[in-house]
Amino acid sequence: MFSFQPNTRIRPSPFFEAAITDGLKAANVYNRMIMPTSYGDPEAEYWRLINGVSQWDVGVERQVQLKGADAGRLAQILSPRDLSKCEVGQGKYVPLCNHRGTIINDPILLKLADDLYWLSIADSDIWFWASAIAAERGLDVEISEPDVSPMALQGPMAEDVVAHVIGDWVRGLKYFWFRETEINGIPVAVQRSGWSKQGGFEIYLKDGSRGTELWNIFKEAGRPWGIGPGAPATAERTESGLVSVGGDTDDLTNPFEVRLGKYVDLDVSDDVVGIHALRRIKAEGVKRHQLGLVLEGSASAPLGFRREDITRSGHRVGVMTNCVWSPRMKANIGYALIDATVPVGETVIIQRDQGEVAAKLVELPFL
Ligand code: THG
Repeated sequence: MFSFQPNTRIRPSPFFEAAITDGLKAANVYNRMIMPTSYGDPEAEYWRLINGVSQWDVGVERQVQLKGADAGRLAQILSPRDLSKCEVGQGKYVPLCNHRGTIINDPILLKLADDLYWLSIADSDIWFWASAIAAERGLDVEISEPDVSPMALQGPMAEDVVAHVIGDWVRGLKYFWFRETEINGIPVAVQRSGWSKQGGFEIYLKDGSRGTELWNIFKEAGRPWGIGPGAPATAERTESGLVSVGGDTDDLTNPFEVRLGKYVDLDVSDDVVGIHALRRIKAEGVKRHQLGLVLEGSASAPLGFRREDITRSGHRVGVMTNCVWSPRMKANIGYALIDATVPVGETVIIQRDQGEVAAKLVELPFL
């Protein structure tokens, strides 16, 4: 039996004890923290997300705080998406690229004030990156990881639960917009967001000593709607076409290859990190694209530890970056990162550990 010993370098989130109490059975590591992944019944957790409301400990989505006169300037230097029209109270999905135009993270940017921003990050060390770039550019900005931990309520019933706890005004929040408030004196920010396409909110807890208390408020309030614990669901996010940076991308992937080109504005100023490379990549033509794969076979066959090669006429044309059983499509589905010359509609071969499997290339999202 494999066992995993948490230590001071692999941190629990403020909701970890509540997650254990609620029957947490499996976890992963993300941003050097424990990320809950399953409460033992993935199928039930999936249908609760599709039909009801699911409660997620996503405290691993760390905030990198930019504070000071140059906070907005640094945010724009870090992101090739034009932020000039971003208002206080607004969030935006912003790919971050390195100087080669390779995507290194895909945070949600929250503008809390003209001189205060959070980057709600995916799994890589943006604190180091932002600090180094701010210092090299001589900017007047302080970078920190504040005591802020998101909890997500996702699914078609999430809005009713959040409105019941916080007030009907949350129903008026637009996508990625947020507001700071208190719940029983617990300081939070409430945002319409979350890593699913089933709708919902994220509650950013601003006092890590009150995680269990906040978790239990939503757990109790959600009972009439059948709330239960869950985690970001690989099947749902794949059906919905959401990108997992670091999972679906490698260290050469640019935003255009993985359908994130719409979040890149090539006419941002020349001091934006990676913008010269992104302009060149766009001008030269993008070499790979991300498509959906529907695999043959009617038994669940998830991806193992590595990306699997995709071949066509005996030649390697790309990789399958993820693969999961879709309960709604009743098939194994995944993403291909594949030569741009290979079009939708083609059938390709996946070189799986269990043998070759045929798969059809389709547009994303699946659903
Ligand atoms: N919530 C918060 N922080 C996060 C995530 C989150 N940080 C890490 C990770 N998730 C960042 N990645 C994503 C990826 C996609 C979306 C959100 C965060 C998303 N995309 C929509 C889509 O692609 O359809 C909408 C994007 C748009 O059009 O603006 O929601 O989940 N706090």
